This record gives sequence, structure tokens and C-alpha cells, in this order.
Amino acid sequence: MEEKKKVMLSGIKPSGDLTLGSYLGAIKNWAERAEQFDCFYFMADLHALTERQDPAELRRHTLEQLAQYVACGLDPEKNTLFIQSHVPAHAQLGWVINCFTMFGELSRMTQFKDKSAKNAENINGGLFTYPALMAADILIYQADYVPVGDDQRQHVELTRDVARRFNGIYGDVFKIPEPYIPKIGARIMDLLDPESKMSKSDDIGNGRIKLMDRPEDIMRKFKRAVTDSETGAGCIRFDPVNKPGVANLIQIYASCTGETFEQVEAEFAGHGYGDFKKAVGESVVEMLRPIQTEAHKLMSDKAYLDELCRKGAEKASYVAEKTLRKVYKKVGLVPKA
Ligand code: ATP
Ligand code: LTN
Repeated sequence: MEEKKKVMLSGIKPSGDLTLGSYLGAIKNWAERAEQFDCFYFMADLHALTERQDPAELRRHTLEQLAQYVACGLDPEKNTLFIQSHVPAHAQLGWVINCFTMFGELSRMTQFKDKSAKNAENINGGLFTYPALMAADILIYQADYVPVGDDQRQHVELTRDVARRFNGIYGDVFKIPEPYIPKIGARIMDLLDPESKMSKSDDIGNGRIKLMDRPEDIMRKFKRAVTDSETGAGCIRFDPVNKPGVANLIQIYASCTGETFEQVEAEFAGHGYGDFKKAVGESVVEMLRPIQTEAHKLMSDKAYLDELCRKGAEKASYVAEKTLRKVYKKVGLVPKA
């Protein structure tokens, strides 16, 4: 009998344009796994509502993100791609999971602390309970692996704790998922502020590379990337504590080319920062070129994207509703006659 494939699942909020961070930290890791795993990837539009969104922009970002997933190599025949709000079971299980997630646990989430410090005028309930909905996203597909960047590790750990708590009361209802984090590229930093994560929704300036940036803009941003004042042979070395800007560039180059940090250091041993920044920029431009061409083509085909969403939501709902029915029954909700 054919062995059942393990399940892989992840999502990204359509809260802005995808960045090099979203790609290297998450999507790149998803794209090569379709044969090995049963894969579910979604646009986390309900999560995007935790910050104020312009409605038309949110719709645009959601569909563009779907086109970009496909352009990044996620074959819709082999991966289930869908919009979170098209599968209402996420929100339904989200409520139940909320009731098994502790105030203290949610209070410890660093993303909540960061986001509430940045958005003091909109610290809403959704921002606080967001990790419970994320746990529901994961548990509802009985996911084994959750491929995310390093910043999401804490949320996956919380998901494991809540799933264990629930299973401890009701028996083996949920699979306990594991984070799946790349060794290189798990935390890409802002090019102008290498102490901060490169992020889709806060634009510090020109320190953020978007997946769809034009080659000349990418080259310009790398040219201006912050390094340090060291010169001479050996200045290009991986030392994230003392040389965060250079370490970030090494990480980006290694991730784009598949080289190790040592190989990058050896390749640029006799070079200065100017040469290196140019090489990093070129490696990013070349990596993104085919993705951008394909994404431009798909982004203008609304009928195709609508059809993908419809099929994806149908496949996802089938799996999600099965878990939801089981959970509702376990906790004592009366089934519909
Ligand atoms: P926002 O700014 O709206 O909070 P974001 O840019 O942090 O968004 P997310 O939607 O939160 O992006 O993240 C999408 C996925 O990409 C997650 O798995 C996250 O861990 C990963 N990711 C995001 N930014 C980076 C980064 N700079 N380096 C590596 N991985 C990242
Ligand atoms: N919280 C994640 C996005 C996200 C997600 C998920 C990731 C929502 N639901 C489920 C993995 C699995 C973020 O902020 N990047």
C-alpha cells in the first residue's frame, strides 16, 4: 500500500508586497517539497486584518500573492493553494483554539509585543489572539511540518503546546506539528538597518527588496546597503554580532547561490564591499528574473487566478471540515441534525 505523505502547511499575510525575506525565509523552502509532502499554502487574509488594511489593496495583494506563489514554483496541480477566508473552518476552529490558549501564553509572544509597540493606536483583540488562529490554521490540516522564517518559531511552539493540551483532555485529536526553518535565510535583515528584520509592512526606506522590484532598483538598494568601516582583505566575513550588515549580505548571497558562508568568504577574500554588494545584487536579480516574468504573466489573468482559488478552497475545505467536525464533537457541541 502506498504510504501516506506527511503534510506541510504554511501561510503569508497579504499585508503588502512579498519581500526577499518572505521568499528566502519561507517560499523558497516550500517550492521544492511538492513531491515529498502533501502541501497546503494559503494567503492569510484574515491575519492581515489585525492591522488596518485598505480594502482594494488587500484584495489586490491577495490575488497578486497567489500569482507570485505559482511563479515561485508552487505548481497548483501538486500543491493546494487557497485564500484563508475561503475556508471558513479556519475561523471556526480558531474560536475553539482561542478557548484553549492562555492569556499568559499570548502575552509572551514577541510578534505581539513588537507590533503593539509599532501600532500603539490599534492594539486590537485580533492582534493579541492571532497566534490562536494561526494554531488553528496548522492543526486543522493535521500538519506535520510548518516551513516558516525564524520569527514564526515561537508561534509554532505555542501551537504544539496548545495541541498537546487539547489532546491531553480529549485524546489524540491533533497531530503535533514541527517548525521547518531553513539553515540559511531564516532571518533576512533590512539593508539599511541590519538590526531589524526585512519586513513587508514596515517600510523603513530603501532597505527592503520586494520580489517584484525592477533590476535597477535592486542594484541601487544593494549599492546603498549598510556595511561597516573596515577595509582590506578579509573584511567580508560572517560575524553577525560585530558586522551585522556584512553578515546579512553574506547570508543573502549564500541563499541565492547555494554556497556555504565559508565558500562566500573565500570567493570574496581579496575584495572590498563595493564589489561584493554588486555581486549580491546581481545574484538576487538573476534569481528573481524568471519569477518576475512568470508573475507578470499570471497577475494579469484574473480568470485563471479565480479558478485556482475556487479549486484550492474546495480541496482545502474537504480536509479542514473533517477535523472541525471531530473537534466540535469532542468538545460537546451538538451536531446539526
Ligand atoms: P508583516 O510585515 O506584515 O508582519 P512580514 O514581512 O513579517 O509581514 P510575514 O507575512 O509575517 O511577513 O511572513 C511570511 C513568511 O516569511 C513567514 O514564514 C516569515 O517567517 C517569513 N519571513 C518574513 N520576513 C522574513 C525575513 N526577513 N527573513 C526570513 N524570513 C522571513
Ligand atoms: N503568522 C504568520 C502567517 C501565518 C502562518 C499561518 C504561517 C498565518 N497562519 C500558519 C504558518 C502557518 C506570519 O506572520 N508570517
